[in-house]
Amino acid sequence: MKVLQKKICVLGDFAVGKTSLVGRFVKNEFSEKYLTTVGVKMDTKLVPVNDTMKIKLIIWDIAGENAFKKISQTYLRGSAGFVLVIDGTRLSTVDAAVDIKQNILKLLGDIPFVVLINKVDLKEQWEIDDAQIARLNAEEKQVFFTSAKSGQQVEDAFIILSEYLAL
Ligand code: G3D
Ligand code: MG
Repeated sequence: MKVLQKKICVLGDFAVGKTSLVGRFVKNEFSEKYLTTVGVKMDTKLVPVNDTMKIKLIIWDIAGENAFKKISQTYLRGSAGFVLVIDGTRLSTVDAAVDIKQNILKLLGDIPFVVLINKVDLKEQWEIDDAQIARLNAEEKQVFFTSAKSGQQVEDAFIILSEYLAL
């Protein structure tokens, strides 16, 4: 069995659910009382991608109230891919995600990523409408509707990203 080690970063505006999503994926639980991450948190998880290969994800959860501008290049260095998180209940987090994506493209080039529209359990409070979702679907490689609270599509998103990383 071959194990490939890959660093990924979880990125997105403040309070979109980055830390909660990583917690859910790594431990498969949701806490209503996640503390805001200070600095960088690292988690690892082994993801089987096929009969002969596993990806060991090194997941960097980068804190920061100001979306991307304060994220040091040092944190991003060596990232093989990233998870881009939008909060469905806050429209402004879409623009933040687009900014981050463009910055990553400049800094790291065209690396694999997945887009997560999080808080799908609060769908009745979503500010993102069907037209915007359709646009994101057309522009992005893969869009997932996730909930760190219920766990919906969280694993799927990380597994698909791992499959991209295995290519
Ligand atoms: P961040 O790491 O992107 O800054 P956090 O975001 O993971 O700290 O989450 C920010 C807030 O959103 C937290 O609430 C957290 O519980 C909540 N949250 C994260 N994901 C979900 C989700 O899928 N559904 C719901 N309903 N809430 C979510 P608090 O109240 O602790 O600030
Ligand atoms: Mg956090």
